Amino acid sequence: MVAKDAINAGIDMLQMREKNRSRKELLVLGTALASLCKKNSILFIVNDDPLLAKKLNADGVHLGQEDLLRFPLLETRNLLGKDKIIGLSTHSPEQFKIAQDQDFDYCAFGPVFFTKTKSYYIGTNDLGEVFQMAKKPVICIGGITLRNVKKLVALGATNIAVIRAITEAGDIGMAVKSLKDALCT
Ligand code: 3NM
Repeated sequence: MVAKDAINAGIDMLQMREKNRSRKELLVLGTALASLCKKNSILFIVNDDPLLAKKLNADGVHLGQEDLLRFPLLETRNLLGKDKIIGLSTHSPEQFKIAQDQDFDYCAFGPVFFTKTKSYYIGTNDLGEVFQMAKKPVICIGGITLRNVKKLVALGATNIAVIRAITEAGDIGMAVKSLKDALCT
């Protein structure tokens, strides 16, 4: 199982991001992942859905810009409580700046490189400005691989989120360790 291998190799946070599963399936999968993460003392975050995050007693929820229309930040904070994590996707310096004075615990910024998951990418030119504005942790995302991660580190990145660099790796443990090494050196 990808999650188990990635956890064993040292990831710090796992997000359940499943766009095409029924609520029942998400509850089953989420319960298993929440328990796996708890057992290994890593954070478990649910994508898009604060109600599901609450039900699973996840460590937090990750919201996209459009999720905020359905789940406004204040409602989400009231639902989950002050001790839970609420993260936000941002896709421009303007969105990032606005989020700095709101009650989010971290901001993702991207896609910084080409990714199969999105129809566009914004590149790395704005990263310097973004890190300067940051009042909370920044998580770079989008098309990050072992080959390009050093470019982010050189620009000041300390956190990344990846899908394919781990899920499509021949050796998941090695991929996680190498990405972490790149961030720490
Ligand atoms: N969100 P990969 S980029 C889920 O920029 C997601 O908000 C992004 O997958 C954003 O590591 C992205 O395979 C895809 O590119 C990340």
